[in-house]
Amino acid sequence: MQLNKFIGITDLQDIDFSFCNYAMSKALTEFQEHLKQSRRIVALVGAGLSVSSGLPTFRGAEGLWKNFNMIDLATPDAFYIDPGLVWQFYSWRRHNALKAKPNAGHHALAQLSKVPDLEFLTITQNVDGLSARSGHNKNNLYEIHGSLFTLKCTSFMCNYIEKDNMKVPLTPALRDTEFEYQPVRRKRRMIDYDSITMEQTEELTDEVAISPQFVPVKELNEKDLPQCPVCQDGSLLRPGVVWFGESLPLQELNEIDDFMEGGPVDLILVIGTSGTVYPANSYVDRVMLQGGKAAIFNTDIDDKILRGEVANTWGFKGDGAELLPLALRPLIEKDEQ
Ligand code: BV8
Repeated sequence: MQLNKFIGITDLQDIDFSFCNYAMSKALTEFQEHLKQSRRIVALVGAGLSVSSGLPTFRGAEGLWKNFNMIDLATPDAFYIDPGLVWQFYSWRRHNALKAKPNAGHHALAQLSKVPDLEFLTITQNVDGLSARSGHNKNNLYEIHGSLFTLKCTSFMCNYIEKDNMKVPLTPALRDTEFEYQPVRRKRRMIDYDSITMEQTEELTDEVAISPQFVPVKELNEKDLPQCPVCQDGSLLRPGVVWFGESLPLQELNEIDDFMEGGPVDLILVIGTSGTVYPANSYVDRVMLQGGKAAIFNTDIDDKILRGEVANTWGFKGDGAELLPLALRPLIEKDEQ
């Protein structure tokens, strides 16, 4: 059946997923058969899963904050050199993460985390807290890079740590760093049925992203930044995230290792990640070396994978928030019944 090359769709519910299945049916059918047979599954999550919740990725065009590359700010050196700058960056991210809501992709993983008799865990690289807020079983959710809502004392002599601190701004001086991150809204979605991908051509609205990128960064004194409530010498608090060059939380890594070594993992879901950060990216190879298969959910996937030319690897091109509920339906729908 020759479908029109492009069919303008105003919203997802207008899409008849049977058409999408037509376009991706071989990969989707094969994947879902394997999914139903799988007893041990791992999900590796990256910033792409939170895009539909309105949060920027690190490497996409939005990977900048006031023209600073986010990656350059996520380091101990950046904090040591200019804690005020780094705290303004994290204050902006805390504000936007709190404004964001978990999307259907987060909820699909949360449902999967509760399927009886399935050994499952989510390893998220994201620090936005959206997986935790989606109702995901907390016992099998690993935020391996920490959380924006954890605060830690910087003093070597103090082990103060505070979790789930949702206060924004943390200090008066950090007020008005929380400008809105407004992704340019989609006006229409175009689906190209002839290819096997679910392309989303976004027509830019005439509104542009509202973010005063050019508002100068404020010069803040350390005394105006979050301070440890325990230390007498007024040590600075820092965001409870893992910066580049810092080691990941050992206990979590050990628990993940125990899971990986507790038997072969049948399937790893690789969702919205560029796979560039170590050691998170090493889990995919670990599963595949054990004989497991990988399913990639990403807006940017190598054509060879999409054509089924890479062994034991499926690729589903599109928004993870839209694809995951569809792909995981055999397990999460069954569980709902
Ligand atoms: C460590 C918390 C050792 C902070 C983060 C040279 C080579 C190899 C490795 C290294 C090297 N030099 C240094 C290293 C190690 C380094 C590293 O990997 N560097 C990279 C940059 C090369 N790793 C570390 O430093 C780690 N620690 O190794 O410790 C050690 C041991 C003992 C003692 C001391 C040290 C620590 C790494 C943790 C860093 N912290 N986050 C914060 O968030 O502020 S990492 C941060 O960036 C995120 O957490 C995430 O992990 C990463 C971004 O990656 P993604 O999530 O994949 O996001 P990205 O933007 O890259 O991609 C988005 C994807 O989504 C894209 O593919 C896009 O196509 C897709 N997408 C977009 N929209 C959608 C979508 N997909 C689906 N749907 C959509 N709608």
